[in-house]
Parts: sequence; C-alpha cells; structure tokens
Amino acid sequence: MGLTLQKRNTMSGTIALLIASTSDNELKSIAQKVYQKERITDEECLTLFNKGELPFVGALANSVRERMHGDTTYFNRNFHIEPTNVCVFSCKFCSYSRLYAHKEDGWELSIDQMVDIVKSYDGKPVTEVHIVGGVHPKMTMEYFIELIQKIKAHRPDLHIKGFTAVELEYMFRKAKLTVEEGLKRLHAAGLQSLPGGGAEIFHPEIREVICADKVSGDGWLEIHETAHRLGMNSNATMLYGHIEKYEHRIDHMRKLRDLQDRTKGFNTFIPLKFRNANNDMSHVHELTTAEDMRLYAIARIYLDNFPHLKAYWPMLGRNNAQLSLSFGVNDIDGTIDDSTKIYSMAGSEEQTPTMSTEELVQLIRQAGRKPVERGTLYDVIKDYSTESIVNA
Ligand code: V47
Ligand code: SF4
Repeated sequence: MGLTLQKRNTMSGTIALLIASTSDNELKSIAQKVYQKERITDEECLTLFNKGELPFVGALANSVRERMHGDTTYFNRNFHIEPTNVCVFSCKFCSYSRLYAHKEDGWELSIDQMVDIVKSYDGKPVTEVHIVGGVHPKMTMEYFIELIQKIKAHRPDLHIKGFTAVELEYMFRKAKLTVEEGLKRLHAAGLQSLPGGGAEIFHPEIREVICADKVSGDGWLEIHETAHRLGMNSNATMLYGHIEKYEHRIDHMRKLRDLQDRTKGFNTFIPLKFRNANNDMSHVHELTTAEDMRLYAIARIYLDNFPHLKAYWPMLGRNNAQLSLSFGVNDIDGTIDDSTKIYSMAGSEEQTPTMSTEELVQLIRQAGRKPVERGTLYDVIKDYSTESIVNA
C-alpha cells in the first residue's frame, strides 16, 4: 500500500514537474490533458511530433504506461511458421518476397513440413504459433484450413495467430467468399487471432507508392473489424520511418483508435521500424534510435484505448527493445528461435533472432520492470518478478 502510494506520487510528481518546467504553452496543455487522462487530438499529436523533445514525450508516455500496467512487462513464448516467401505482390520495402516467376531462392512448405515444425516444439512450453508469409497463388484457403486443423489436432492448446489481412484478402477473393464468410470458416477450423501485419501506412498517398497492389487501408480495417465482431482479437502494426510524414502516421493511428473505440478488439499496437537492406527502398535512410523512441512514446500517448504497446525485438534489436521500455512499451515479443526471416533479410542487427526465456526475463529485469509471461490474449501464465532462477 505504502509502496503503491509512493509510486503514484512519483508518477504524478514527474508530470507535475514536466508541466511546471515546460515553457511552451501547447506542450504544457498536452501534458495537463495526459495527466487528467484526457484524449489528445490529432493537432496535439502533430505538436508532439513537431516539438516534443525525447525527454518530454518519454516522461509522458512512461507515466501513461505506469498508470496502465505498473511495472509489469509482458513477454510470450511463441514460434513462427513462414509457409512461403513467394508473393504475388510487390511491396517496395519488402526484402523477403520472391516473385512467383523468379522463385529460385524462394521456399514453399508443405502441410506436413509445417506440422513437423509444430511437432518439433513437442514438450516445449510454447503457447502460440504465429503463421505469416508471402501470398502464394497456389496456397488456397482450403490448404490453410487443413493446416490449421492438423495443428489443432496435434496440439489443441497452442494458440494459432495467423495470416495478415493481406493474405486473408487474397485468400477470400480467390475462394469467392466475403470477409465474414472467410473469417468464419478459418475461425471454425481453429484460427484464434490475427497478427497486425500488412497495415503499413493506411493513407493512399503513401500506400500507392510503397505497396500499391495489395489490400487497401480500408480493406485492412474492414478485415480486422469483422474479426473483432466474430470474437477474434487482433494486433495492429504501422511501418514507419520511410517516406511518410507525421500527418500520415497520425491518420493511421486515428483510424486504429476509432476502430478500437467501436470494437475493443485490438490487443496491441506494434510499430515496425523500416529497415532498408535488400529492397527497392534502399536509398531511403533509416531513422535514428531517438526518433524510434519518440514514435513509441507518442503512440503510447495518442492510442489511449490500446491496452498494450509492443516492441518487436527481432526488428528493433534487443538493446533498443530494452530502451523502449522507458518510452511507453510494456510488451516484448517473445520469438524464441530463428524461425522468422522477414527482418534479418531487411537488415536488422538481429540476424539470428533467438532469445531464451532467461534472457528475456533478464532484459526486462535490467530495465527495472517485472517480467510476466503471458498468453496471446494477455492471460498471465507466469509471474517471474519474484523468481530468482529461471528454467528456459
Ligand atoms: O506487414 C516488411 C513489415 C510486417 C519490412 O502481430 C518490414 O504480433 C520493416 O506484422 N522493414 C509483417 N518492416 C510482420 C508483422 C508482425 C511482426 C511481429 C509481430 C506481429 C504481431 C506482427 O513486416 C509487414 C511489414 O510491415 N516489413 N518488410 C522492412 N523492410
Ligand atoms: Fe508480399 Fe508481404 Fe512482402 Fe508485400 S510485405 S511483398 S505482401 S511478403
């Protein structure tokens, strides 16, 4: 009780100090709003992007995170299956896909090969499989229904989070199904959640340049809204730090915030930093770490109805993922092996993204937070805050 009170005082003290020490009236009034738990407007968000220095937005975001989650920082134990890197689409930022016609260095996994990947985790305490890949013209909805059913038959307790809205839109179109019909069939087969990929930047001005041929921003939002209505949760991402302006980021986050107001179906927001290796946008410079942290912080302040903000460490690197915990992040993705290739191929410093549970726990503890293992839906699996020895 005493400790809780002390922490609350510290948090309010930080914002009070921030309000007192800020000479800029616009920033002062934003800090006051955040202190009073009021939602900030798009204009105020733009002010934060334009004038909010890192310590200012960081302190505000940190207070929001602390108010929502105290010291708890979540991680999960999952593994990825990437069915194929063959893709009919041609996103300019993608370092991973191979056109169908030029698929010498592409891969396509059979259902048996993917079920074997699942079997290789038998006896290991993973709780989630994340299935995302390119959009292969021959991998149909029936193919994925069979995959999901076989995974569930083998390991019913494994949460299946799979398929970006990009993959789903193509699957449904080929199967001549509406979004609702298609999602109902996948859900009935055992698909439980949708990952947040494919969102990129919703605004057509940017989408037409970086990923013109895949699902539109509205199409992405419709698929997630329908999933929420059918009782499935999902995540949302934003690919930032390339040719978009602050206004495009705000437009993207406003569409997510509005949808979340209607459905409450999003679990977490995951900013994805653009990496420029081996793609058609290699001439675009990558952002600095300070800009990454400012984005995390501003997202935490603006997206007041998103319960969680996740740092995807295979993309950001583990040191920066740890740093992000001081800028609003309360969740670190828990990939436990090198099964994901999308970021290593795009130039992430994590070329073999592997972290044991012990390393994840240590990383969170070193930041002064309490590590808690969660399931996909943020159910608590194990609280590591009092454990001294961790079994990886
Ligand atoms: O949509 C592709 C991104 C996404 C690059 O929901 C790139 O838990 C940066 O969405 N630089 C797919 N990013 C991955 C994804 C994801 C990842 C982790 C967790 C979850 C979740 C979802 O990867 C794509 C695209 O935005 N991406 N290329 C690149 N060069
Ligand atoms: Fe295909 Fe996804 Fe790469 Fe776009 S980002 S080309 S949809 S694999």
